[in-house]
Amino acid sequence: MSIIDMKNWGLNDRLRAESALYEGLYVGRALSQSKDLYRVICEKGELTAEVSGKFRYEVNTLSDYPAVGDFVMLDRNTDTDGHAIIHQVLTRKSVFIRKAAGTAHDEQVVASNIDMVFICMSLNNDFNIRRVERYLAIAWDSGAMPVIVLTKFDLCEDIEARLNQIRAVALGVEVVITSSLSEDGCSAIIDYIKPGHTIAFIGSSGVGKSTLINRLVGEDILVTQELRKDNKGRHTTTRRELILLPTGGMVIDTPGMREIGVESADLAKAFADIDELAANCRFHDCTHTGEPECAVQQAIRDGKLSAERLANYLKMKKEAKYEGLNSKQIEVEKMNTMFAEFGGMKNARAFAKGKNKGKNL
Ligand SMILES: Nc1nc2c(ncn2[C@@H]2O[C@H](COP(=O)(O)OP(=O)(O)O)[C@@H](O)[C@H]2O)c(=O)[nH]1
Ligand SMILES: [Mg+2]
Ligand SMILES: [Zn+2]
Repeated sequence: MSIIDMKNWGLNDRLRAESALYEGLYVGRALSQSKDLYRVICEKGELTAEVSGKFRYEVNTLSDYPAVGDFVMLDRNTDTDGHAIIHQVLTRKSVFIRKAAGTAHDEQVVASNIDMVFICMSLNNDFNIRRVERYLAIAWDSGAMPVIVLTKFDLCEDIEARLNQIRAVALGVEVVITSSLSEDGCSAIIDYIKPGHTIAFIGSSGVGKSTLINRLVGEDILVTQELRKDNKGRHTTTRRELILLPTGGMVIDTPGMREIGVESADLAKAFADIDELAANCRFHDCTHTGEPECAVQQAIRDGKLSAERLANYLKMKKEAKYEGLNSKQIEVEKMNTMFAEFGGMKNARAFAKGKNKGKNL
């Protein structure tokens, strides 16, 4: 049996050195997860693994559990005599998180060690610049580098106008134009996918993420909208899964942050003014409903913030959908980066106010 070069799967020198600290264990990378079981690739090939009882006993939060993309330390390198046991998760470079369902404060990692995020936006009528902003916030938050991938170029009538819109909200972010219809329509993005690097595709449903990945792979391994209609049942990859490209590098289709990421980013941005004030509250977890030295309440007394706006904010936070979300997740710096062209945080606030004007949130 041939030995797999784990470098191709993203095992760099830093991770290699960290893995060497665990004598007698084997390093692998989690490719997919199904309940408690993980598909893991290691030097001897793919195997099925689960965490050890000790691991389960010692975890503090859900986010300590292995996730797709994690490098893990295993007790064996084949599973011919039972599931391999995961003893350790190596230090993560970046994480995509979501609030775990039904818990107030627990966060779950849905994908880790992503080097680059392709924010996919179609150039046809679905083009929506506000959505680009939200996805950018999520990407910056994750620790991975965002690149904007414009899809369906064949359906676009005025590319310059679109590019100008993008440039206004995404300073310093590279933009790539693609079409899955033409032969070389995705060649531009191949240059961004370096061997050993992991790219996550995010973006609304229908923009062409899976089609693009199928083109990169060279066969239809992901279900796309057409293939779904055919319903021939021959396409199996529907879960979150790391896919190795023949040209080197790995991709993951929508790592699953859509469920919450957008919502939390949205809330933070819509109430950027309150978020900024809250940074000066005495208590880190201040609810702004009567704690001492609350900067938000102080702003209301000073006439800088309307009581109605705080009420709207609190109401929104209370909705089940937002339960437990901390709008501080997207730090002021990131808002500044995003709004740099318009003059930073101050104008982000003006933007948020304008956006909510006349809306009964
Ligand atoms: N015209 C055009 N259609 C595309 C292109 N890429 C994808 N599509 C179509 O857009 C639809 C959604 O594609 P899919 O890959 O399933 O999108 P996903 O939900 O982002 O994964 C399908 O009908 C694709 O055939 C493109 O470059 N040009
Ligand atoms: Mg898809
Ligand atoms: Zn407060």
